[in-house]
Amino acid sequence: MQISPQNLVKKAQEVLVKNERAGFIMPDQGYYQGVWLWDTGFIAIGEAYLDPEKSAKRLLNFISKAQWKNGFIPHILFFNQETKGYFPGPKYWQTQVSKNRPQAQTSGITQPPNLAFCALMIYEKLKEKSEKTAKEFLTKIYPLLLKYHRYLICERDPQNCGLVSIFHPWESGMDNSPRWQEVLSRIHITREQIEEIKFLRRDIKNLTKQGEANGNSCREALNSAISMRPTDEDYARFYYLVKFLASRNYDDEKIYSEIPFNVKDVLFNCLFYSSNEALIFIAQEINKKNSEIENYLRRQKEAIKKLYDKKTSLYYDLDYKTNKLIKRKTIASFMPLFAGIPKKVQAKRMAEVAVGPEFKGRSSSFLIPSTSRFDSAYHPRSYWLGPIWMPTDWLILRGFERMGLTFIAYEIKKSLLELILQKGFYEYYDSETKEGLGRKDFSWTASLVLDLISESDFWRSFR
Ligand code: 9WN
Repeated sequence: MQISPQNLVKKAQEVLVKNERAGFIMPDQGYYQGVWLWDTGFIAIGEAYLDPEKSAKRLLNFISKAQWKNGFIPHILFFNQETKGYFPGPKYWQTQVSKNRPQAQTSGITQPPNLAFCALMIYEKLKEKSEKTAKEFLTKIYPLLLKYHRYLICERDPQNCGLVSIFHPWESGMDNSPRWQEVLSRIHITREQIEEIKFLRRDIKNLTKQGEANGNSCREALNSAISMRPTDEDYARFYYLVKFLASRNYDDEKIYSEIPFNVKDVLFNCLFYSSNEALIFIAQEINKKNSEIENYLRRQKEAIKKLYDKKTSLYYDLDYKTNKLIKRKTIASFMPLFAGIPKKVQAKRMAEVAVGPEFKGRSSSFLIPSTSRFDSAYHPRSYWLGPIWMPTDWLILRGFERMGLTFIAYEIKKSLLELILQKGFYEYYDSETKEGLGRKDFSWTASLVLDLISESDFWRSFR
């Protein structure tokens, strides 16, 4: 599929319209039957260029419906009780066991907290039309975001160390990343559990048939199918953790000390850092002062700095159980750039790693695969084990830009746009052949293209 540059905006807009349902924009049409947290943030950025009022309304609507009473925002807001073809749907989360659950059907875990800096982008675009509407938006969204950030600080960092924990690989947004292999290997899975998962995931196989019936080529349909997604063994562990959370009634205090998966994820923490920066900015814009978030931001900065490994010139997650860095090189290792945390000399070293044999490799393009080509789990076509994903490469390029390394930021941007023009808006792309994989006409890919082609200086200037 080739898109002409003149048609790019129109085509991206068509994807967002196609994936609209009940006032929200879903990740795709057909498989992901709900609204995902960090997808919603990235989608809001692109939509802000097209229609900032609509984008603002959708973001507010998502948070208002999905947010739990304790401020927690779940990673999925579902449309229906049943999700045919998608596992796990609402009933598996058993959120009714929590006193905090909202009326809507949701999952019981969160996702990388990008909403505050995405809200700020909408504000910038609203301001171009009406200062009053823009301020009204901030006044409405600020208390909701503040409640969420307070939840993360209090419940996910009870020791106030400056790093919040995630309790599930899905909370990282990079589900089957090799970063989680060792921690997950501590969860022992039986044959019966694998059989149960095979049964629970049986519907996904129907997607292939459904895809063919809808006129997709067999190849495309197969790409959406089970083989490139996390395995049944991965899912057995993912589901074990879902049941673990429900068995503790989603009581964070208990979960924090008992769950086998408690990780200080570098990507999650860097996006939280940037969202805290944005929240402070938002507060100032509406004449509020927030010393609580300002204090936490300082603590965060010091804590994230300690995730740096001098030998490999990259940042890593911290395993809470062992208190050791998880030294698997992935795109998450570059996220401190987005938060503006590395020293200039460190950022330069990180740029060398990004364009070196482990990431860019021999390819003429500057795209960064999700996992280092030298990692034993690297696979160019398997989900977060190697393919190229738009949102994470977007975060890295905005990070290099923030650090003043504009040459590499420009090259990544150019490569991403070339990829989309040649292949279309896929969920992810083969890191060797650049073939589009997963679901096609994917919302966050289309949305972030709208940001890439804009001349906006926002990502360099707001912080
Ligand atoms: C589980 C929706 C989401 C993204 C995640 C991506 C994938 C879900 C899944 O899809 O995760 O949350 O079922 O695979 O890993 O980053 O938000 O696009």
